[in-house]
Amino acid sequence: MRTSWGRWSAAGLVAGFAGLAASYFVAMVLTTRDSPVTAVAELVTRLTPGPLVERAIRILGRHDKQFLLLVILVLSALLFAWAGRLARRSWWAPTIVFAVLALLGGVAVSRQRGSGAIDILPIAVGFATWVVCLSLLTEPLHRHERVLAESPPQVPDEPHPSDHTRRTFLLRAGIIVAGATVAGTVGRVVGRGRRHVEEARRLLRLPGVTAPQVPPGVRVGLDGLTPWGTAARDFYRIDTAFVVPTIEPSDWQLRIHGMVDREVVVTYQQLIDRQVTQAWMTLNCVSNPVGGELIGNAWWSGVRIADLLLEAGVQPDADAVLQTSDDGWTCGTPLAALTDDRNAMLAFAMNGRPLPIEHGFPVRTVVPGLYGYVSACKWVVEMKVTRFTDIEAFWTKKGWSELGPVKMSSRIDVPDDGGKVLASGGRVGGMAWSQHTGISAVEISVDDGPWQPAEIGRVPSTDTWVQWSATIDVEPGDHTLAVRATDADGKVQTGEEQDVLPDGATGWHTRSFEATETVDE
Ligand SMILES: Nc1nc2c(c(=O)[nH]1)N[C@H]1C(S)=C(S)[C@@H](COP(=O)(O)O)O[C@H]1N2
Ligand SMILES: [Mo]
Repeated sequence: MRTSWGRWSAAGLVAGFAGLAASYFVAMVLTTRDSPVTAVAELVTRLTPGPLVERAIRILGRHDKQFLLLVILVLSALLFAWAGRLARRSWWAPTIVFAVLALLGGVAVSRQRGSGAIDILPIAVGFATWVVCLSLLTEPLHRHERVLAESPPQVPDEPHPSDHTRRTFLLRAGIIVAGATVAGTVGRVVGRGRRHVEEARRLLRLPGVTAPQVPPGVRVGLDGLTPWGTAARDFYRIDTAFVVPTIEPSDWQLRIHGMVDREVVVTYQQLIDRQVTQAWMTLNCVSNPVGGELIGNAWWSGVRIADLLLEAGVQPDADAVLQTSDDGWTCGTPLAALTDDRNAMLAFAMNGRPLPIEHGFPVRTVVPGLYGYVSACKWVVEMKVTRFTDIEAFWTKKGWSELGPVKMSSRIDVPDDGGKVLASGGRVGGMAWSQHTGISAVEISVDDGPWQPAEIGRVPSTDTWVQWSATIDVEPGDHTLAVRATDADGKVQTGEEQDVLPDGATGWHTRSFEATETVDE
């Protein structure tokens, strides 16, 4: 006696739809895309000859897309059931079926316009879910067969050890179905909100916001250097939000209160109607290790916070502003940095476009010279004027420093670690920053030798990073390169190494490289 084929098919079906639900969930939460299944449908439509598509549309009317999705789901169901049956004999046969489906999904997703690495993640999660769920479901079925083979039931109605494995199977199937239903429902709700806000964002027109223009002279002209201006999609992202807040501009407002003479509330429309301030500004994370990449430079457009605080009338003994995000995250910002002459702003655009959702849409704060964790509140909805002694913010509660001025730092981008450079006349280069103080010089040292000046690019203000490059002249062979900067006050970057906690890393960035006599292809 054996388990029925039906059980194996059911195992394949349950695992299959759990995988689809998992990939749908991840796609909805992490991207603004439709599910991978929809991507496959789009691919099919694109690959189908035009006349056939037209005929289908004529026959099916406006339901052609639903029909195609239904066909894909039915075909998937058949494949899933078949994969379940294959699992009876081997683990690898169903795995191959799932792998082929995942590959198909991956191809479909990567053919979509503007797709990136993150769009593959839903497929990977779906595949892992398939494999794990199928093995969870087939394990009791295998056990069931073994128990039956060892001791075939004698009396039909008596309890038998195989009852236990049956219960295990049903229990697991139930849990997986429930989990998949929850994932699918959450994905649907989150996805709808996201796509709605993405649409609102796309349709926004922001008067006074201009496209970024990279100022002349900022580039030192070395291949492999980080671009001076960072594209939004390449801009590092740090936040504690598992699901990013999706806020309709029409629902957004900011409340400025606390130690002020009058509370101020601004809506999105009122904000974008105000005088627009625009500036290049380099933002970086306190968690950026020496040589790290948690830094980017963008063209920000927004409204000066100092003007809003002036309207509110800040009381004399206040020294901090507790900013709160729509997702509950908080940061404490020194009041002085928001009221002095720097371009601390409530930004609504990044690189000439409305803020990307991940970077704080519809409105975030950016403050030159401070690390993000004390200033750059994304999805900001509240500013409470207060005193540092009366508040604790999200990261200061966890041991990070209360004040977070950016520390001067410099980085080598060229060569890569272990890369090759021409021994005589080879060029090296990278980035250096000390926001709101500015960089006056960059130097390099080879093999701990004397510091030699590098060339630095021009910058529009002290609030951005600079590109640097230098030419080397060394013996062929292995070497190390170090870099250090000097700020506009004449202070030289310290070589003393400090970890990122509690207020930012220090130390010189070094790289080992090989000096070669010729450039080999
Ligand atoms: N709402 C919210 N805002 C936030 C954070 C966060 O976790 N939640 N992280 C901050 C930190 S630590 C940094 S470094 C910057 C990063 O901004 P970015 O993701 O746009 O690069 O956002 C800041 N603003
Ligand atoms: Mo950060």
